[in-house]
Parts: sequence; C-alpha cells; structure tokens
Amino acid sequence: MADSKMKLHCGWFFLNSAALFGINEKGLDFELVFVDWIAGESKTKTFLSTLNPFGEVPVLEDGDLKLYESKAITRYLAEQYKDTGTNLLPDDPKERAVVGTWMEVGNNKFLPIALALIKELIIKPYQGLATDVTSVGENKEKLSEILNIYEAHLGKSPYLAGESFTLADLHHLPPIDYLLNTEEKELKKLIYSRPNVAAWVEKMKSRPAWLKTVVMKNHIVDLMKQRRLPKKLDSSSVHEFTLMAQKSAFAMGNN
Ligand SMILES: N[C@@H](CCC(=O)N[C@@H](CS)C(=O)NCC(=O)O)C(=O)O
Repeated sequence: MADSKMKLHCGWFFLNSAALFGINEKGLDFELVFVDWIAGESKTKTFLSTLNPFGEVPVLEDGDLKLYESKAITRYLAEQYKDTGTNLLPDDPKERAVVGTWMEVGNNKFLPIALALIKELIIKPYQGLATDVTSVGENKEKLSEILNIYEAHLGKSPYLAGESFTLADLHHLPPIDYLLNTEEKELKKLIYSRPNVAAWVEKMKSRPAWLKTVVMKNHIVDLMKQRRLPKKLDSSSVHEFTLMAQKSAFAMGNN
C-alpha cells in the first residue's frame, strides 16, 4: 500500500521555502525529503522519471498526485485544503482576481529583480564566482522604483490583496527574506525605509507558519553543510571546508 503521508521533496532556496511556507500555513502533516540539488540529486534518472522531468525541486507528493512548480504547489494546497489552516485564496471572484493580479506582479515584476540580486549576492559568491557590481547597482535602482509602488499600494491595505494574508503575500516573503540576509546593507534600507512595506514584511515574518518555515530552512542548510564535510581531514580539505563554511555562512546570512 502506498505511503499516504504528504511528502515535500525540497532543498535550499526560496522557491522551496515558499512551498514549505504554504504547507505550514495550512498546518498539514508532511514528510520533508531533503534533495541536495546543488549536488545533482534532482537530476538523477529516478528523480527525472518519477518526480520532475525538469529536474527541479520543490516537488509535492500528495497520495498519487505529484506536483512540481512552487506556485502550482501552493495553489493546490490553498484549494485542496481550503478549510484547513489559513485561507489563502478568497472565494469571491473579484477578490480572487486581485490576489491573481498581485501574484502576477510578484512573478513578472518583483521576482526578476529579486532573482538578479540574489544571483549576484548569494549564488555567485556561494559558487566562488565574482559579483557583477553593475548588475547589483542597476537592480537596486529597479528595486527601489518597484518598492515605491508597493509602498503606495500597501498604504491602502495591510496586505497586497486586501485585509488578509493570501497567496500573493506568501510568495513575496521568501525572496524578500533572502534579500534581507545578503551582506548588502542597502537592500535592508530599501525595504525598511518604506513604512508600509516595512510593516507588511514584519507582519509576515512574525507569522507562526513563517517561523516554522525558517526552522525547517535552517535544518536544510545544516543538512547541506553536513553533506559537505570532508571525509578525511588533511590540511587541504580543512582549508576547503573552511572556505565552504564561510561561503555558506555568508550565503545564509547565518540565519
Ligand atoms: N519554476 C520552478 C523553479 C524551481 C527551481 O528553480 N528549483 C531549483 C532550486 S530553488 C532547482 O531545483 N534547481 C535544480 C538545478 O538547477 O539543478 C518553481 O517555482 O518551482
């Protein structure tokens, strides 16, 4: 008989955090299956043929349903478990359309900028590659411009789609959290110097489901670090491990 417990195959990074955040908002019992995608575990024959042919995490298994794409996962959770935990999608078509609008804004306008900054400030340093400072400067400017629009919008309602927290908000917090944890202090300033944006971020960060997500995310980071421990400690592996630990600490902002 198939194991009926929900499983989330996931690893490090914010798309995975979004899926975890969704499950935690719903208060669902699940098994976290750690996939070290940086070490190629999402590209094995078995993973590609049984979980996701695109070789990416997160992947949700719920009974015989296997789902990939983080936003499809959170939408499924919101709809399938509508009456459990936080209601993440309103019933009213007009209210739902506003959630849809801000999910699209997040996806098409906010995320490309956040992703460019995260790539330059977290991923590249983690891979030992040089950061493109021009790209960082340009994207900080773009971030500032888009945050002005968020600031005005959040002056009208506490959440992106109105009075309550929805999928639109949920998808913003994981990339914002990574932006806040880079060494680039100006990003913090861009976010926290706008009172409405700051209040929105702080409210989301204090949600019990997010606090739980952060604990899980830290657990994943620990698993990653453990996997990278050298088997035999000689002077070169100690050096290698020290560099790796420094990069991880930098990448995670030690959070
Ligand atoms: N659009 C996908 C993207 C998922 C994605 O890029 N996942 C990364 C981890 S955050 C991954 O698994 N990458 C595998 C690889 O690059 O080999 C989603 O939203 O789920």
